[in-house]
Amino acid sequence: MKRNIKTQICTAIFALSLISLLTGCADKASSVNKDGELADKKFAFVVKSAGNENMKKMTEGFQSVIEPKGGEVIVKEPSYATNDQTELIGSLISQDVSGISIAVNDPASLAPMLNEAKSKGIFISAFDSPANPEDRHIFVNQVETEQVGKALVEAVYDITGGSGQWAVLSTTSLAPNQNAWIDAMKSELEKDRKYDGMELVNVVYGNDDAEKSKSETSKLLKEYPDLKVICSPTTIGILAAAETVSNAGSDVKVTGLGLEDEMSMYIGKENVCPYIFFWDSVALGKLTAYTAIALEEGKITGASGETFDAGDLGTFTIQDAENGGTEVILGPLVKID
Ligand code: RAM
Repeated sequence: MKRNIKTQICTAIFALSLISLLTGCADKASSVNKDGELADKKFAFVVKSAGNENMKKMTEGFQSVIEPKGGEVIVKEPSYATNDQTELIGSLISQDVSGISIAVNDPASLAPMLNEAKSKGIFISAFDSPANPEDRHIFVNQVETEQVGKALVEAVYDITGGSGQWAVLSTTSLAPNQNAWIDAMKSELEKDRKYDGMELVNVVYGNDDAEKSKSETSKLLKEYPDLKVICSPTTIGILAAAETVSNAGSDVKVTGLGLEDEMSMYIGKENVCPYIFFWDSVALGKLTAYTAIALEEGKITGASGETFDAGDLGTFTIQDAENGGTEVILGPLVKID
């Protein structure tokens, strides 16, 4: 009998592990405070991938707003930024959530499932990395896209001394936020003749995976002996690039978007990264939560011109997004040197 129970428990544990392995995702539900204004409401927070410190900070911010109000937060973390998030959305629909906030990996593949969620009355607020305009109610953008492109190109110009070879180390080739920033960088280069001496030799993809990002960096160092700068608009990429360049004893400099706490040992005038940029990730998670609540409570629909209160972050106005649809922008972009 004892043996039987043991076997059953083992089988159950095995089955659960298998499910999480197959869906490539860990599912964490928060404890619920039944007294608040959001009691009995569930809000999903779907990140790009597990193990990403930036995503962890955003999750923390999101939970810090929803949970004290009695709402339940369901966090979904795909194992990799290359994972399709469609199945996760499917399971959230069946869990009867009020809202899904998502940092999108692949907008095209997600479109049908996001629309199904919308048709069931679930509010979709993309954050950090947008869904296509027609598949979301709103995008919670960290910083105006054009501003990120401009700051990064200006940094590469400054660090290269105004001319020479540089490369981009991005995450996946489908990532909507990185692709928008790369497009913004390219259009920035067209705007001013002073950038004519800068040669963008390659855009490579480390998939927000530390090991792949390191090997892509090593390949760049080998392939382009005259390379001056690697610009990485991803926290995982920039850290991997800085580590690789530093271990190789190379003169190549690294800049881009990175977390201050992860990057501090590489930042400095004479160091691998003269300076980098970022925003407040915890605040981005909080703003995403206030946006999801405002949608759920009917205070906004996601239309341009609407305003809402985001607690200690202040009042925000929804505006038209550069690439269609609407967005609310956190800002500012901070230079870390
Ligand atoms: C990584 C992710 C995220 C992006 C930052 C800059 O953490 O790719 O989407 O916003 O980098």
